[in-house]
Amino acid sequence: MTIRKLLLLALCLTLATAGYSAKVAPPKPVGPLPSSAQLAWQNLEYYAFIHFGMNTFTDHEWGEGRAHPDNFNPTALDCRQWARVVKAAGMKGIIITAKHHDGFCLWPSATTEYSVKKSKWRDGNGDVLKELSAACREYGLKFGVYISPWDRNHPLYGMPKYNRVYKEQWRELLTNYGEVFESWLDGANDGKKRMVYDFWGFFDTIKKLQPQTIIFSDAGPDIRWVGNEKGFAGETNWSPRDNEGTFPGFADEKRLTVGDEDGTTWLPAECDVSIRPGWFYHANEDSKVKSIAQLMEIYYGSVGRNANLLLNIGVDRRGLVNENDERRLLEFKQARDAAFKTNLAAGKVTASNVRGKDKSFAAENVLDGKSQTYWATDDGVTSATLELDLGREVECNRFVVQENIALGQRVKKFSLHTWNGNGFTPVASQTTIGYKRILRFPTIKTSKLKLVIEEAKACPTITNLELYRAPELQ
Ligand code: FUL
Repeated sequence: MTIRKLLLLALCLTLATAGYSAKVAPPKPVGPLPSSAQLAWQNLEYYAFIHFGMNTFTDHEWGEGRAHPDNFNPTALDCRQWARVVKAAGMKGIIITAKHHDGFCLWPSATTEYSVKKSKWRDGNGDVLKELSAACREYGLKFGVYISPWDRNHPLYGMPKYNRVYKEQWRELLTNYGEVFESWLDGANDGKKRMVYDFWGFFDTIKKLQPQTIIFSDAGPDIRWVGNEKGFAGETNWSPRDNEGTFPGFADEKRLTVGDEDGTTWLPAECDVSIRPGWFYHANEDSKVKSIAQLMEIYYGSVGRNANLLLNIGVDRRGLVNENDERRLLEFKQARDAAFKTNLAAGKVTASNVRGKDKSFAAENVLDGKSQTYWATDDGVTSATLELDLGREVECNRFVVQENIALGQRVKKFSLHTWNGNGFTPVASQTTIGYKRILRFPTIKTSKLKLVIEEAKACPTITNLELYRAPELQ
């Protein structure tokens, strides 16, 4: 190569680098960040819990572990029916109580004599988990398991050796039934025979077997209990959490509900709640299935507040999702579809500040339906407005807003304003956004909207806005 050519090459390289460095850098992450598995989990939004086991047949919520295995005898068990209903209900997966506190295992575990293999059901050859995991695969649903650490049957319970039994149960479940998207455990312990659980050993065992699985407990490590079993996250709901020194079974319920603004661990909340008063099926609750109005409140209080919704169904003694629950689940799907039918957020969108005036961070990004693109402001700009000129008058009463949580949760306070012909009037005001926040407000006719980010931990990153006109519920 001649000297001249070399010089030319060097010049081109310099220019290219200069051009590149002139491009505006994306905002630096703030606080703890979600892993890709946590991001994928958050996208699921809504999935089913299924409580089914010995309690279904003895009419208990917390069996003592003494009922004979023969009591477990579903007459028409059909996991494909469960999957069909769950799929049609718009849920993304199923987490099954593989073992509840009574210790009865729905799979033929080698760790205990208290399981399906000792029951009359299918002459002891049945395996609910095998059938359910296959049904989930067939219907394109995620499959998850709950094994209670508290075991009121196992002879070793209360002794350190039981920790090995419990780990072995996880090993069986996580090796024999394909991918488990969520591994669910609580901190339940016996009132008298207190057990010192090896939680960190449990988590380690689980993660070694399936690194991508999301572990739920009061203390994570991947997602947290929301602090109540009513289905509601706090109005303020931070995914970051001060998790140091916490462990399952000793839940600070208040803090779990709202998270911690400056928490150091990314630990988003999951809201578990049952569609009936009990977790297990009881015939005397057939008329107590939650109403659509109650379920919609729960939806807005969970998915609408930066949490995922784990709605429980107690499968009945036939081994089927009861007709009453099925009907309600489908009505609930219709109600959500009706509320979020047509996205009215379209038109001209402008922002008070755009990061480096760069197109990559433009206001329009909030309307492109892509979760990777977002509107961001310059560093240090922690209050900003985004105006949407709809170009026509629309009736609306629901507003959806999402942060690009891949860069951390930032917004502390925001409000929504609508145009009244002369100026903007506030219609709703809230604190955190996170993955998703849904605002409800009385139906209003307007041609312009203004989102005001009033306070944020660092420059806001907003990835999506939606606007709807939901029907009034009777
Ligand atoms: C709790 C249990 O004690 C309840 O019976 C139910 O399974 C609920 C989902 O978790 O810890």
